[in-house]
Amino acid sequence: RVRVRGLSIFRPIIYGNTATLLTPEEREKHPAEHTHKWTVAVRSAASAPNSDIVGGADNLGYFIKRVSFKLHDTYANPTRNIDKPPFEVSETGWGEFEIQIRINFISESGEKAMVLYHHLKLHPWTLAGEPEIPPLDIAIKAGPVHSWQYDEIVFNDPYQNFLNILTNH
Ligand code: SLL
Repeated sequence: RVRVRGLSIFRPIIYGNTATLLTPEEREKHPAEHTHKWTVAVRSAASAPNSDIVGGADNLGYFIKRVSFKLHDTYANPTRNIDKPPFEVSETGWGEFEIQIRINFISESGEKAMVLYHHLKLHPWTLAGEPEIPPLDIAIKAGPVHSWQYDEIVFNDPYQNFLNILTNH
């Protein structure tokens, strides 16, 4: 296994969540205190090769082996391991909390896991700037909440065969 010294290569990602209010019909099918449905995800921020599509949800599996999302302990089986794209978890609930996102790379990489943290956001931002739970009519008007961050996964001195996997994809 030979490292390519002095070389850095990165892959752009976005991670975060989208949340919407449960409709009255949906609320009947979930615990009474659940108000929102949400999806937390890690997605590629790169265009798919030979395509106009940006952010292919299926575009990370060639170098990511597993993404583990660690949810709040109020959830059953809070650690959710996702072993193929799309790397995402969808749930319903009532509260915001910190999600630990652990990204494991394919064994050829020789890399240790990368850990990210995302604050699950359910409620729209307000002018007051303070976290507060808006009244239902305001929340409905505000529509879905999106909270996403851009990041770059950087590999320094990559192994030659891993570099080939990254660049030949
Ligand atoms: C809070 N620190 O107190 C936060 C915790 C936890 C939210 C929020 C679980 C739903 C379920 C859920 O929504 N937990 O019971 O499955 O606001």
